[in-house]
Amino acid sequence: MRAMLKSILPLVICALACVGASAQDMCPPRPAPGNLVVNPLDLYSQNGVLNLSLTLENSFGSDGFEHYCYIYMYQGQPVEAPTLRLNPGDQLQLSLTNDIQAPYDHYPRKMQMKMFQPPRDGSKPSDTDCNGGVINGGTTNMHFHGMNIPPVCHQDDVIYTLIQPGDPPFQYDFEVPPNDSPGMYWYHPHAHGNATTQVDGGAAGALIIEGTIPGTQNLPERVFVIRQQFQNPNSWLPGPNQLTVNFQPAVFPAEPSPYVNVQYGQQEFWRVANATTQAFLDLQLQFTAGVQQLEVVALDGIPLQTPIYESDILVPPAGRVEFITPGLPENQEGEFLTNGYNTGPVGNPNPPQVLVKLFGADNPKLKAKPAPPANPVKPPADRKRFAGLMNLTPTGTRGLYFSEQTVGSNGPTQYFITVNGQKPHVFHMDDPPSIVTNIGAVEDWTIENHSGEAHAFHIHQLHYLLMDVNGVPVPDPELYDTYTIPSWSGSGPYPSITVRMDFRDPQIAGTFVYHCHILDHEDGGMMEKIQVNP
Ligand SMILES: [Cu+2]
Repeated sequence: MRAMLKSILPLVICALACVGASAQDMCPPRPAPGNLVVNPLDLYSQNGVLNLSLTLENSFGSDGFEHYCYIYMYQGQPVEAPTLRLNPGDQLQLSLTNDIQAPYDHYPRKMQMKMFQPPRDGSKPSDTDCNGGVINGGTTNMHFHGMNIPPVCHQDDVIYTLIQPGDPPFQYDFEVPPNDSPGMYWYHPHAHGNATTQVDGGAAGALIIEGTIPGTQNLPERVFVIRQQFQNPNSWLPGPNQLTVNFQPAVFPAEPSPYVNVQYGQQEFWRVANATTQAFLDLQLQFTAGVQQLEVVALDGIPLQTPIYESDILVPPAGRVEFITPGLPENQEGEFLTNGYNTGPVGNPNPPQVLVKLFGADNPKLKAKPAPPANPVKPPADRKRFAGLMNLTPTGTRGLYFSEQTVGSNGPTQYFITVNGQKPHVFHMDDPPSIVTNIGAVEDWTIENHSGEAHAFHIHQLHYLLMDVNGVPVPDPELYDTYTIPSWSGSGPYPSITVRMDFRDPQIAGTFVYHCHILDHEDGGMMEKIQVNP
């Protein structure tokens, strides 16, 4: 018997290794540097419904990075991370299969990889993926970033929704609010402790609410999803990393830049999502003649009341910006770049980087936006969501702050977001809510940064109105779902923002989270729950 065991053991090992090896081929190849940047595949809703299946796979790529890929099967071929295009009032029906295979990561992880989320009170045992459970390295779920939809299982819950490898396909099914404005959102995994690894691996895609943003009619449309990949995403010290544009490495001058061909003199409509794990992008467009003014028409998926003209725009991790580019003059070239950002004395480097080069032609093969399928677009029932927020008297105020505590001389670091008067602590999945409020409330929150690096404040389920920066009122307040709070120098007043939170929409009743959108801060505990009672 022992001899028998011995003889089959190599077979067993080989079988496991072989399964592992074949699973390592699951993500499709990504574009090499120096190529034309093309828009992600567009999937349009039909007759009020967008129905699709995605499978989340992982593999170690030949480029030396761990890939996590949302696979959509298109004409028999795997395509990564399509753009989901829906109209206000449409239904998104997304079936997500978790096919993540161990090893989850090519490098050892810094984070504790086994957490437990106890089931929700009164939950039904039958709906296993909605009842919490163990979060290990292969657990996932999906967050529809910026969408103002219910924080419930099968819609946009990230606390109790845990999809394990090998589980049956999990169904997401929600209605885009009928009063949603046109704009850009994005989807990504949000299982606590795994967000960094999976988003770093590329698991992120654009979601666009259709409709016309004034001034963009008939313009060629480009969708850029900027990602970032680290060789060791879970290291305490950030290691080699690179930005990518629609999965193409932007590493100029080490390699030629990603590029687009534009028609001379033709304005274009660009929709850019910062889907990086931690890069603050200071976006700018330069032509041979110099820096260009961008006509910014939407931020974080919400059209601006009037366009603003900017020569550069800071987009935090998870933020989106939509703008009209000026036409490239004849015989000039262009560069779309990030100027870099100083994240502070203990922050990580955010160096300048050329993202996309622009080459002009009189008659380029311009890929204008394809006409969406002819189906009736329901007119928005009420565009007044968040309406009048500026002039409301808040029902309450709160103060919160970001802070960090380094354990040892050079890490690890503990990350906190704390309500004034409470004790800073590293977030755990089974924590009670730090904030309890009610539907109907309108609250002003002042959020300070007490740490030596920048953070990006994000709350699920709603946008907030940016009222003050460092105590100074903002002249024309706009809505955001993610906003940068710069680092504190170590003396003087703390950098701060004051935002107006709108809890009037009964759809968002429930428990959800707010956190820093630097994903290793979020995974590292810089997150808390809020409970909004109906
Ligand atoms: Cu942070």
